Amino acid sequence: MAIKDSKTGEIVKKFGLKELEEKARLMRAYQLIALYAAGSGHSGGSLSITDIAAALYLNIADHDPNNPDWEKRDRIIFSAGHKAPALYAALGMSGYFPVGEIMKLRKFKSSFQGHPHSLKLKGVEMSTGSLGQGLSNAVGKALALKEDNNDSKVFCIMGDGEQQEGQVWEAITQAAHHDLANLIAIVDKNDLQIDGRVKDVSDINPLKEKYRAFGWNALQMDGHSMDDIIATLERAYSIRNRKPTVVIAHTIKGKGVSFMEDEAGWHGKAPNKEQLSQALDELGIKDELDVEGLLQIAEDYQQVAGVLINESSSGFGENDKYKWVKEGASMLVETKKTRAGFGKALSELGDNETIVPLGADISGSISIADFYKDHPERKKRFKSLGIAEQSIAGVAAGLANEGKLPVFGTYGVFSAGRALDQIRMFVYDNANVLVLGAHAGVSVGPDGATHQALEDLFAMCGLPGMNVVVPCDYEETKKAATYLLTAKIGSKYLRYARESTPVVTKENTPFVFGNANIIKYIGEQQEFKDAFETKLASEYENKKDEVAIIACGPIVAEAMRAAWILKEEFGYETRVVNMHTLKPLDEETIIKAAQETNCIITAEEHQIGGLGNQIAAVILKAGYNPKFGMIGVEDRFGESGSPDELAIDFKLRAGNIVDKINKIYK
Ligand SMILES: Cc1ncc(C[n+]2csc(CCOP(=O)(O)OP(=O)(O)O)c2C)c(N)n1
Repeated sequence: MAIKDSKTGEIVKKFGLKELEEKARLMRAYQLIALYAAGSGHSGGSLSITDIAAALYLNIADHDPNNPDWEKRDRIIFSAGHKAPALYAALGMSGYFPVGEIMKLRKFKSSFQGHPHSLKLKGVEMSTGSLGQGLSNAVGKALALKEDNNDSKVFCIMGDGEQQEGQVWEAITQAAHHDLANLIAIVDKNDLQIDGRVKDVSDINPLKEKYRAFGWNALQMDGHSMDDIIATLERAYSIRNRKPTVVIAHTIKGKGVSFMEDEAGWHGKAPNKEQLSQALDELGIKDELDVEGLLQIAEDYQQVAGVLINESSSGFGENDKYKWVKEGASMLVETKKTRAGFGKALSELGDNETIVPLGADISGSISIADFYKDHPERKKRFKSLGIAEQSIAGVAAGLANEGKLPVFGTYGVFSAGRALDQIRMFVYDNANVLVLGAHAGVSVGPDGATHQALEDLFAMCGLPGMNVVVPCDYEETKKAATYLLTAKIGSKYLRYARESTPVVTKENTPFVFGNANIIKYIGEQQEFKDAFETKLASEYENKKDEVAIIACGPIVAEAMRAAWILKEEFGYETRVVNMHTLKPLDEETIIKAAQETNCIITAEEHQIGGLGNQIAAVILKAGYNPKFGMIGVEDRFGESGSPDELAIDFKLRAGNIVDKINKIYK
């Protein structure tokens, strides 16, 4: 058992205990340097699994870095995909690639995505990042190996918060039912998750007893004692009964760096320069790593990425007077976190006793925790339910049925995506539930594709009777949330972004659910938002507009910038239709745009069609045939990268809208 040559079956290298401890120490250092270079990422959980990752890849598992698809390899699935830095460091140490390569962590189009992608990096057994799915994947692999009389093992690494996912328990049942003795699950039990201690968020204990009751062998180990890790994993490897085996590893989140240890705040945070330097000191890293040289790898890669991005950028709006500026000579724009607009509304309205926000272990980040931040007395009304999106959607339905107004929110991929069927069931009952599609779009950035909701509008708009709102900025998110929490009874979906986005509306800008706004460029001003006039679409009078850009969400700001460029550079009169409500759709405004202009472009930070198909259908059904184009994600999954890099690469910028109009119009 160890790194082998798949051609001869001979052991190439099997590290001893002292060597493993040394490798784990270096792996921690590499990860922290890569996290620093990335500027974001999951330090805590990566450090807690590092000793186990070192033991698995460098001692316990059979595999051949020169032949990653070797059929006799032991399979290792990192179900806890956010611990990717530890996986990458282990693969590097094993020889899949020079370990310094992991400095490209989370960078644009890198093989080292924020969450592991099997098609981008050899050695990654399966893509992960959506928690709770890896054990099912492992059951599938174990079934296949058994079927083929292949006696390789399947390892699956999970977090303890991850045990809250119902799917994990479905897989546990299936594994026992099928006597999958070739399956070894490892739970990184560091007792923390994002929202705090696992026992406080949604207790999963007693874990060992639960696994045993489900028909598994259950072992425990100290996940930071290399002695214990090797002895326990060897035992798990060699147990000869018909049961699958779980190893519960007692670990410390952030292990190895004093200020990160056992701190929930270090879950999704990268060290800064000083913190990195202190961490490396504590790890006793002196001359054995060329830190500057490693950082240079990150910088060189970033240079290449910069060239790639420049190549894919449009001619307009990136390096000219039309670019976004916060200070200087051109029109200035203020940016604010869109999600904070939701938090503000929830905080202001939280005294309404019927409102029951539901925590899905991402509460601070999506601003739902603002409900009780300044109102500790509300904390008991906030129900923490853990990483269990499907059940939470069902719980919301029950609460609504009893007259409450539950607010269920997480990343849009995990609310609208993972819990789609559960949501569908309560929409069928017209339950009064507010669903949040937070962190939507590619602008989530370095987390990568698994965390970027780009299909949610198809699902949510496809549900009969659902109400769907996609506000464009902080102010509009606040207004939309206020409306949905106070005036709209029924099932409703509010989609908003994570990043700071340009504030392009004002406190007194109208927001009427189901009635679009029309935004018109009137001439350059000091402040970007003052250069536009906004009216309710029903009150707008045509200003000889030639072009209409119909947009929703933060890309409305890009549409406005495009209208500015179109007027100043080409003399086109453009109306921007802010279609904040996607369901029910303001058909009248769309038809009016088709009647009064010659060219219609839709713009959305979503797979093309979530908005665009609906607009096209309205126009065609009404019998109009304007020049028509769509801006959006062109049938691709997302990527890691900075929000700006991704917006440029996915062609979601003002310049792309301008280019499209120039291509199809005149
Ligand atoms: C389905 C799903 N829901 C939510 C998330 C966001 N998320 C990433 S890590 C994490 C906490 C994981 O906690 P735990 O399993 O205990 O891992 P650890 O604390 O060891 O990092 C959450 C909620 C996700 N990646 N997938």
